[in-house]
Amino acid sequence: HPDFYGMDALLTEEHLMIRSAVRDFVKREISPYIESWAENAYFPYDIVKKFGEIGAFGPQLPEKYGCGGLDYIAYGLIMQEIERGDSGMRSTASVQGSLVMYPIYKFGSEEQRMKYLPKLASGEWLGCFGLTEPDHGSNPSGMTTNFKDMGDHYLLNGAKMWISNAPHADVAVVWAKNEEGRIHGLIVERGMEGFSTPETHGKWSLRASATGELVFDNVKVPKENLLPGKSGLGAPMMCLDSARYGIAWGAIGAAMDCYESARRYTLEREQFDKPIASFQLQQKKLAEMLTEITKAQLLNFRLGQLFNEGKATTPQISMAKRNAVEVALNIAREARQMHGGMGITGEYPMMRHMANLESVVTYEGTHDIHLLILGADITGIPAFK
Ligand code: TGC
Ligand code: FAD
Repeated sequence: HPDFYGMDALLTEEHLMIRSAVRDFVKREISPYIESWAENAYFPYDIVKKFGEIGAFGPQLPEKYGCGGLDYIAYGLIMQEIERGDSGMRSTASVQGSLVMYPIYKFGSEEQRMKYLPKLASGEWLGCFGLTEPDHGSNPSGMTTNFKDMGDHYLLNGAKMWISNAPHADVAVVWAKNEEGRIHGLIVERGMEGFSTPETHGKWSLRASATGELVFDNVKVPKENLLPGKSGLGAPMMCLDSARYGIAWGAIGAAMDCYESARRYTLEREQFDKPIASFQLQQKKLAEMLTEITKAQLLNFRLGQLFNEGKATTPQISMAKRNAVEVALNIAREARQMHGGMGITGEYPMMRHMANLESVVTYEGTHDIHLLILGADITGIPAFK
């Protein structure tokens, strides 16, 4: 929680059960260890199997493929509870579910679905999503990674950068241009000759998530690994719609964790012979945090309903993602100050959340790109180029 506007009344019994199960899981399997994982830049690979066991991978995809068959509100709640623990852990889950399993489900053949989805759902395999390149981040349509038709296979060349899960991934959904310059999705598997995934070191953010490059040096990709269902930039953008929605919920999970810590701390900590929560300035901060969390919860919930009806638009998703991350960053900073000196230590979660959220405000479309998506929707004039 918090649940200031009684939003639990809008949830089903199943939603409440799922949320409480994931919350307990995070308390048991993530929270006791996360400060040390983050400090040591350690990706706890065992979490992949455990996420599979609790159904955190692709919960919104059909049961036929080993997935949860749940609605988008349930998916949002799962992302919220995992990110209450850590944004890097949520990244692992949202990349697998929305960026690897979703495109295989949505654009893949039945054979591809049956081959990959059950193993990804169970956590037997870990996946990653390669769209960003060293020279093309906000502007993915400029990508240069490419493949040639060699008759019985494709030959893939190029490189991707900043790829979550890459160093440990068994499969990568990679976006590359064909000889006509049309973007397609290809499933690249670890072990294919010429494919490597060097790890990115020196991050001060998302330290418990492994990030890396994807390098393709004349990789022979079997023809049956091309996703046949959709080509063009719209295909990866549809995956981003789903992942950005999960991030909107997730970031508010991180905000809730910081708010709860600030509420507890200010009630316990005494200065001038009183709990610091008795001072108006501290109360103002708490009241404003709760207000922003509540507004974001309402936005996320309504967006979830629109997703369930298949009506959510990209600009609506941009508004929710952009708002949630900004709210979470502001709350993490305020909450840190409210803990005084203690707030800079790993005894409390704010510094870690704050540093993580600097990635979250950048990936899946930067804060400014989402503003421009909204600007283009409002005015009809895209201002990107
Ligand atoms: P634009 O001209 O607007 O569109 C090109 C074509 O794509 C279509 N399209 C969509 N189709 C379906 N759904 C959507 N959401 C779509 N968005 C665009 C569009 O209709 C058009 O189709 P067609 O047939 O007319 O060609 O494209 P643009 O090149 O001007 O770019 C627009 C822009 C800048 C908004 C977009 O490229 C963008 O969002 N950039 C940000 C890049 C980004 O978000 N990268 C994320 C990488 S993945 C990641 O960060 C994972 S981190 C995960 C974790 O660890 O949790
Ligand atoms: P740039 O695009 O170079 O942007 C730099 C600055 O310029 C930003 O402030 C941006 O807002 C601004 N800017 C750019 N264009 C405009 C414009 N038209 N108008 C105004 N301002 C503009 N990518 C993947 O494909 N898969 C992943 O799994 C993945 N995981 C990631 C994990 C982490 C930890 C991080 C940090 C990134 C990850 N990314 C991933 C990449 C992420 O999506 C990109 O970093 C992001 O899209 C921004 O691209 P860039 O870093 O190249 O910044």
